Amino acid sequence: MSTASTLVQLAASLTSGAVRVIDLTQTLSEDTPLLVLPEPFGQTAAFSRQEISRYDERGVAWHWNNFTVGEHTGTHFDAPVHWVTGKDLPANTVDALPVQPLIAPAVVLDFSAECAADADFLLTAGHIVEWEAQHGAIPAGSWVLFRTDWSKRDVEAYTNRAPDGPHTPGPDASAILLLIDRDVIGFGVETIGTDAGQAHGLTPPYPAHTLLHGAGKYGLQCLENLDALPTTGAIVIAAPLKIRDGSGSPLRVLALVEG
Ligand code: 23J
Ligand code: MN
Repeated sequence: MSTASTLVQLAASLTSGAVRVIDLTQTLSEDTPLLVLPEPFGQTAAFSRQEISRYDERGVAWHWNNFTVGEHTGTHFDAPVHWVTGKDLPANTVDALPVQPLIAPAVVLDFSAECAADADFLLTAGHIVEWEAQHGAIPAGSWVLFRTDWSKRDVEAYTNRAPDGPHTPGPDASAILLLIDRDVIGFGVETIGTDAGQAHGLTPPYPAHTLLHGAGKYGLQCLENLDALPTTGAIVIAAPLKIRDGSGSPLRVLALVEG
């Protein structure tokens, strides 16, 4: 048995490829699909960029851009202050939250088959209890990643908008209350919201946002490649930008997997 320290072992495993890094992030661009709220609500900004110079008279040897983006555009992190239920919690903004849990284990709840059959599929506490009977209890401090394979759809099917709003899967209140009881760090999804597209009609409305953020938990939205993760055993690195008083931020989400 090796006597090398944990970090020396990890470094060797990363170098050798025994531990692989998987990118769970959508490419952020002018084409990134956006959440669209009904009138009269304000909207998150699309990603846009303005060129400062490109090896030209504005900067002969350098290329750089400014960019504009919403805190909740593309693959992004939701902090508790994002929702009114979390507004008075301590350390509830992206600059203030503790950094230790931003590197955390993840479990993957694969409901891709159910979601293929029903775009409005609702994950319930019963589904999670069944999952735990097969895979073990969800450990405290874990990210719970909801695999729907939504990230594999084209833009139309991804947003899945209809006159009555978007039709995308998500959790009901019972599922979120169970995850809070398990003391997870947060809930991550492939879809545009941690809540289902029709979650305005649930009790309470937007149960993931309302209950998770009220309990000081985090959200990750617009993830990809959840199908490349093991059911248990991955480690997720998800550190939002340190925006003063920020409610969330686009970020690169990486997972470490073995083998
Ligand atoms: C604001 C209002 C409703 C929702 C959201 C934001 C999000 O999904 C978000 O990006 O946090 S559902
Ligand atoms: Mn968000």
